[in-house]
Amino acid sequence: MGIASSYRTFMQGVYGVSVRRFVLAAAFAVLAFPAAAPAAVGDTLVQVGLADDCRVAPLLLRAGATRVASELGVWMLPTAEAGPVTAALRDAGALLHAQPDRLLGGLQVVQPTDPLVPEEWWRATVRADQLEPPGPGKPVSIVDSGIDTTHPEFVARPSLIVMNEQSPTGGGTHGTQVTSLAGAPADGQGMVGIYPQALLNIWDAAPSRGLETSLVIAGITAAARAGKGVLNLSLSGRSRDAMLENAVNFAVASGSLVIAAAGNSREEGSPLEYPAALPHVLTVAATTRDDTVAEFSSASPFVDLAAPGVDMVTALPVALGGPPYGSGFAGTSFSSPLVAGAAAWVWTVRPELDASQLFEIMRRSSRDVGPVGRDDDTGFGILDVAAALAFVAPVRDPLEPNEDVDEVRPNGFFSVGVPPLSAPGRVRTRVVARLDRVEDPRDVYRIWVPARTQVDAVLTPDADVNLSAWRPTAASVLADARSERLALSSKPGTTQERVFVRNAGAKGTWAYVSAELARATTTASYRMALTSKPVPAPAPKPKPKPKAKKPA
Ligand SMILES: [Ca+2]
Ligand SMILES: [Ca+2]
Ligand SMILES: [Ca+2]
Ligand SMILES: [Ca+2]
Repeated sequence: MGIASSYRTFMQGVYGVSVRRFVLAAAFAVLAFPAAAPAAVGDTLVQVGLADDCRVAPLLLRAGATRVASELGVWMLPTAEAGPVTAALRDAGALLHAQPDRLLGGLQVVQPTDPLVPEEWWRATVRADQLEPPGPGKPVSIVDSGIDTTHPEFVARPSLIVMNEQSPTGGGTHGTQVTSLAGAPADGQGMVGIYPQALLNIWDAAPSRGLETSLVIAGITAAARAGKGVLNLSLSGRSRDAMLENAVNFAVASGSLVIAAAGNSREEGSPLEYPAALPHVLTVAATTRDDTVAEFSSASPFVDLAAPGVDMVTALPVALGGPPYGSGFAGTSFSSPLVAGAAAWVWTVRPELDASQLFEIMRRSSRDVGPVGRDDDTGFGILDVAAALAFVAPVRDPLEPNEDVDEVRPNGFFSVGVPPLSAPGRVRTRVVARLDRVEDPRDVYRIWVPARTQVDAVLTPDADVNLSAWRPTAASVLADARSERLALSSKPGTTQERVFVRNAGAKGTWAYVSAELARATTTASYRMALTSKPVPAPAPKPKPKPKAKKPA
């Protein structure tokens, strides 16, 4: 493929851009460190022996004490009463400890001294400014227009892997900007990214005039091959490109989290753009300083969350002699790398997560704005790094992407296909998984049905889910292929669904089962078990009775 002029990056080039020179920015005040000495709160904590607790409780209660932890015998006492009460407790042989109630110091956050930090208003909005980001861990791969590796933020930055040749002069402004928002280092100069020590994999997909589909595909694939990580795609086209979709699916199947900018076409009625509108893609809208959706940010059911995307300060390529930083930039292109950096941060701190869990955590931990609950402007809300770090992990959603037969059969979209749910020698198995109306509309599993065996699938959902079984020859489970369906189980609500595939033949065969949300359901979890039982061999045809010989 040649140059794809339909592919665009999401920068609002004319949106009030004002380039401010670094020398001016350097005059901003450096953030002061907070005083660290612990202060007394004004009460006294006492701990009494548990065996004595009941005996001395009336004395403590009379003095106005309240229980802090009954399992520990810890009480809180007005300091004015502390002298006589502790003396009485000591006399009674009940006192273990007495001390002032103090303010704990907490973990000191070393604030970056990079002079543009005071202009990075989004750091507080997404609650990253009071947290200590980790060292390098899970990678952030940025498939974009390339970066200026000679820029002061990048020239000596550790953990920066340039995956192909960078030609930032051919439109590399965008890539430099996006990368700086994700991972500009805290080095006392310029700005800081959301995850300053992120391991960055950089891929230039715009060596000359613009983003080339072939290079976007090659970059996504190279990033996925490099290991499980977060992919940032601040780019899109309006037509659904099968090959780009396959590349995204490859990344999802490889265990990476794919993040895409929602698009900047709100004023045109938010036409669908890809990869933002593909299943399993974490789609990021843009918000303003007052937490409302930006006037350009595309709205759709595919939007998962939002992040600041106006009045952005970014690095700019210096290779052409311009200023190293600029401010006033806007676009969902700049919201996406904030989420990508934050997701890699969370994943680095919580390596036990898989990408499907991280996807849910990033969007469901976001801070709800606008209409209560999920909406098409901002998804579940605005990125909240502190909440994401603490958010309880949902169950994993394995064996994705599996929306249709093409993705799970060998030699379909992928050379090997998503692994089968069962296989020769492993016929009985179970899976716990999830469905989502928009992001994960269907789960199709390839199953092995041995010779002369019936395989039963029993699905137990927590919301209304339907279950189907499909012939080995099924090419798709979509509406136009229903003649390939062997069975449909569509009981109401959370009633168990059951289908079976019976193979009376003498050779084993592959078949498919699929789980799909019922019409009114938007999300569900389920468990499904496969069991097997023999199919009796067909009764041999009765031999014709030998004719009774006539008596000679
Ligand atoms: Ca810096
Ligand atoms: Ca999405
Ligand atoms: Ca699923
Ligand atoms: Ca699925």
